[in-house]
Amino acid sequence: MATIFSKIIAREIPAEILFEDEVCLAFRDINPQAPIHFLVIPKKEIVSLAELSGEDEQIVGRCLMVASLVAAEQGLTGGYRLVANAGQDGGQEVPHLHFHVLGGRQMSWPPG
Ligand code: DGP
Repeated sequence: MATIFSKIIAREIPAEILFEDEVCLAFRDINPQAPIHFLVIPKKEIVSLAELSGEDEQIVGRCLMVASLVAAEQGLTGGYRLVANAGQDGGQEVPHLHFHVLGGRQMSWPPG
């Protein structure tokens, strides 16, 4: 399913891109919830973690590796929060799999 994130991948709308390879894209969230808040998405149009197929295992693994690499590049030496909202109960708004990376402040628990 094509979403706004497909347009970011295609450079049809602007985003502050932090990392790109053949599998993933990382860019800053338009509505940051922490001093550092970026998203890592697969280029493949996967709806959510609830919609994975077997062939997506390496893609998801690469996205998590990219989240770690970009977090380090962004200087998040004190730690960070990784969030993947899935589906309606998970609060997912954009139906293209994405991992939020939030850092630069103390995170609280439980999330809302
Ligand atoms: P979620 O609720 O997990 O589906 O979060 C979607 C996130 O995507 C939300 O934090 C805002 C972000 N977002 C939505 N549209 C855009 C956009 O056009 N550009 C950027 N950079 N981020 C967006």
